[in-house]
Amino acid sequence: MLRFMTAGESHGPALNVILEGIPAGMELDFDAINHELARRQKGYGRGARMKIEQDRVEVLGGLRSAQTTGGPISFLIHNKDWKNWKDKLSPYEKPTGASAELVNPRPGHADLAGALKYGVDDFRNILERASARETAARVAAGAVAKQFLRHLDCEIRSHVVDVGSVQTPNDAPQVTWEEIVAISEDAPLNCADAELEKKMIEEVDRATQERDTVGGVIEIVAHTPPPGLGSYIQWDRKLDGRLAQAILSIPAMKAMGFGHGVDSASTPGSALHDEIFYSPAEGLHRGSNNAGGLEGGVTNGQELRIKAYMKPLSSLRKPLRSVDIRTMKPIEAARIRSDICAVPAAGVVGEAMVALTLADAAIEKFGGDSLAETLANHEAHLRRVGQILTERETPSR
Ligand code: EPS
Repeated sequence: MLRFMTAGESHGPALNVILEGIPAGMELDFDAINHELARRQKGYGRGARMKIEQDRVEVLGGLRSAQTTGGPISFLIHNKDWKNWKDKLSPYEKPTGASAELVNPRPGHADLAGALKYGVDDFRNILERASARETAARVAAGAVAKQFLRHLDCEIRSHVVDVGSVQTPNDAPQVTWEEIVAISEDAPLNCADAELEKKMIEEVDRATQERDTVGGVIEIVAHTPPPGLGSYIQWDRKLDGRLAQAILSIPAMKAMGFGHGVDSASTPGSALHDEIFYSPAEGLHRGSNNAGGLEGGVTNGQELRIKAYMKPLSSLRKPLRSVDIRTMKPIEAARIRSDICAVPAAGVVGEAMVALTLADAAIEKFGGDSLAETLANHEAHLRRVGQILTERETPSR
């Protein structure tokens, strides 16, 4: 229904994204798109590259007078760093000066697996495309999906839960939606707890000193998707499965969970499942949200809560042991300029991927070639859901 594809290399001329399926007649706010791109560039522990780039979209198609036409939306994001790589990575001709070849793969990166896959003994091409730079293009597409979802009264934000060994205590109360949106955009690590954030900063500083990297955990919250998105009817229509693919496709993501997440496995059923209540004032409601907003692969009207677990980045300033893939002799892994910690940035990318997945499911559910048609169908759906509640209110029925 809604699909997108990206192209471009980390140090190439530009990144490109094509997003198809957004209904016609939706006004686009470009400042909001560029703002999302700027949010992704932030975070304590980002490397020198972010001082070079200032990501902004240039529109190539799908819009007229700032309104969607229904055609594929295409954005270009220029890489400012390209000017430093023009000769080495020219798409047209061999370099005349120094080569950008790399033969010492980084453990944990796509370098070696990619070189084996494509049958090459220089993993430059693999690094260029596997780089998390590509996520800028996803964030641009995700920003459009976010604007679409706003018409359905759904907003998405993330916050940082853990950085390295600095973890939010298990018994800490859940960070509420209001607390998440109240986090200052200047917060260094996008954490709702300022005391914990100080410790996270120390953790990043320690990693920097030790020439190491740190991962972490983010939570992405959608407040509140329309009920009834996704389906239990077939394995590939389950929205939890689709969201899992979206999240785990983000570079360095190793695991994810909904609501109570992996701890669900060790919690008794009686304590885990969210009991159902009804009152005229609140309608159908739950006393908890351990399921994280989905049951049976379908949104249930609760907040969508996803935790995503990011491994530490694999570009280390104190390189790990590796092998020269030409000579097979031991060698240090490539020392590549990178970030020490990119956890808050991954949160922004997570928001984009959740937005794109929810927007896809919403377009599937409500259809519509124009925004007006989609919104009319959405309203009719909400009325039907409301009617179920009213009927239940009448004891004689
Ligand atoms: C990345 C390495 C670094 C990061 C990059 C991801 O880039 P460079 O090698 O140019 O310093 O900054 O992330 C971005 C450029 C970005 O926009 O997020 C990697 O190897 O994945």
